[in-house]
Amino acid sequence: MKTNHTLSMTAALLILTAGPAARGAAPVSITITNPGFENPALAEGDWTSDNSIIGWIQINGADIGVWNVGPADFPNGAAEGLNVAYLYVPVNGQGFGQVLSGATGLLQRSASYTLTVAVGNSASYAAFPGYQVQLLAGGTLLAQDENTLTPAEGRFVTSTVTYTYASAHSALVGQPLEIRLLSKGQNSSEEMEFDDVRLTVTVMPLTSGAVLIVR
Ligand SMILES: [Ca+2]
Ligand SMILES: [Ca+2]
Repeated sequence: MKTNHTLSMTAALLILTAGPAARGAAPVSITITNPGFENPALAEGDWTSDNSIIGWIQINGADIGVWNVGPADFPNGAAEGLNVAYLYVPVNGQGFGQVLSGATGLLQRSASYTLTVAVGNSASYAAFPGYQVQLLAGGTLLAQDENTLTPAEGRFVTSTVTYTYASAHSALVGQPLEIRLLSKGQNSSEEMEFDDVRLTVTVMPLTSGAVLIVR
């Protein structure tokens, strides 16, 4: 009996030691179609002009497209790859979005989400229209960054939106997540850009300590 007890305590210590590491589960990337707007490939300086972006949905009639930016607008190039998405002279609420699919694209309980997007301010347009980066599930807004950053002319900044599941949203569990990238439409006759959209999920497992009670 004494030996068994000692073994149990050793096992308990090992499990407790493993607990925090288990709770610190690595974020998992959620698949986004055309997340860096590299489709289609374009020559430097070229852009698409049919008000569509592959994988994304136009919102509120925005003038949108994909653009392989040159140094006059972005001296350091795109935030990721060669292309960015542009919003030309947007009004408030115009932009584009994507409803996610697949198992990881559905809102989960006990999960936290981190959405990051590069927000750009093209230098050939003198000012900046402002932006909203939003994370939704089932059409309901979960969290957003409403224009808290202002990129300098010719630069990108990274907007970060975090959301941790809250029971107030229990009815949305299993609903598809959605990303919306919008403009505030400030300073008329301006243009702005987005690039490098990333979304990760971290699912928090039950603590290993629960096993000790059973043993
Ligand atoms: Ca890109
Ligand atoms: Ca500008």
